[in-house]
Amino acid sequence: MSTASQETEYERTTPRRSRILIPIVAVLLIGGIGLALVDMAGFSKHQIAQVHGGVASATTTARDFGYVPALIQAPRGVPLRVTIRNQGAHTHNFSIDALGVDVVIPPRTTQVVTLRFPVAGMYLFYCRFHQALGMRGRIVVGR
Ligand SMILES: [Cu+2]
Repeated sequence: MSTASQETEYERTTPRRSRILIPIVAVLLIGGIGLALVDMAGFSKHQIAQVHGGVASATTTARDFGYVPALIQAPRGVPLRVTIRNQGAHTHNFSIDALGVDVVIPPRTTQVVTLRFPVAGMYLFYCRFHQALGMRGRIVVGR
């Protein structure tokens, strides 16, 4: 019996270098796809609004189909200026029912809205065109 016959079919048909590389490439691909999904969903980021001259500012990006970041932390007692950049191919929207906000953002444009929160708490924002696809986020206003 020769040594060659003790090799498995996989070992005979796959060069040694590939046997090491294939699992590494697979792990990197799966990890990369996972991170991209998390990023698309906006879970990986949140933004703390910065206050300058009595106005807090924050920026979010509207993508197809989600906001990044989807969580904004804002201080209480000052207006919050939110810049929304639409980097998607679709027209998006920024709505907050509790504040009567409803702003349409065509592709490759930017809209700025100034929000005044009557009380501390959580304010939900969403795209009225793609809410069903999970295109929503929240602003948490501190006490
Ligand atoms: Cu949208």
